[in-house]
Amino acid sequence: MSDTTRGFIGRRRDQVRPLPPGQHLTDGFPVLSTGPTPRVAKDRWELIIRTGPETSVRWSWQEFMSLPISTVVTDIHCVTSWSKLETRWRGVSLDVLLEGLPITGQYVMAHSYGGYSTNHDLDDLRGDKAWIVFEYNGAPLTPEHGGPARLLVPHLYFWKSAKWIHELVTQERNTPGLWERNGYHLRGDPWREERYSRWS
Ligand SMILES: Nc1nc2c(c(=O)[nH]1)N[C@H]1C(S)=C(S)[C@@H](COP(=O)(O)O)O[C@H]1N2
Ligand SMILES: [Mo]
Repeated sequence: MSDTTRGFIGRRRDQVRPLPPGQHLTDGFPVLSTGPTPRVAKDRWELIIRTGPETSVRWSWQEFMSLPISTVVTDIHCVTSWSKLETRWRGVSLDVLLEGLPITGQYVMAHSYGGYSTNHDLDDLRGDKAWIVFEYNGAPLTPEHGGPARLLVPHLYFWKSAKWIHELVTQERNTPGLWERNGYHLRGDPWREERYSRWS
């Protein structure tokens, strides 16, 4: 990896920090969706977490909104090479959602309204690293960007942050999701440039 592939970023001179390799900055907020935007009304919205054959928890919108809420300010990195700095979100930490659940399996498949899916290792979702967010930049998350709520896993490429999140299901094996089946990396760490699988 050569230095010329790295951008150096920062709004203030004392905050200069590197971008992941091969990334460049965007000021806009591109919308990337594989299909039409599902419109999910909040009174029909439900979040389900299945952590074993007989263990599942569900939250209605109202129940979800009564959970402890975190503010997250973070950079995001899309595999198509744009990065965006200091995006501001509000949502519920996966640590809160998973707390106390008996869990079978080390991996998780995230399923969205509309059919999208992406796989995760539980270690990437726990430890103050992942949230289900419903607010972006002080306003409710728009449908185009995943509203009512989306997964936010900013330390991985942004395709891992499933929009219109509906269900998280733990699994014993790291089964690939939609993009991962089509050649994207199983984990997608931007700092290691894990864009594609070696065998694709
Ligand atoms: N449900 C769903 N989630 C998704 C996608 C999608 O097509 N459907 N695209 C992914 C990709 S490739 C990216 S880069 C980000 C884009 O999020 P944005 O449209 O809010 O920028 O969402 C990710 N989550
Ligand atoms: Mo993406």
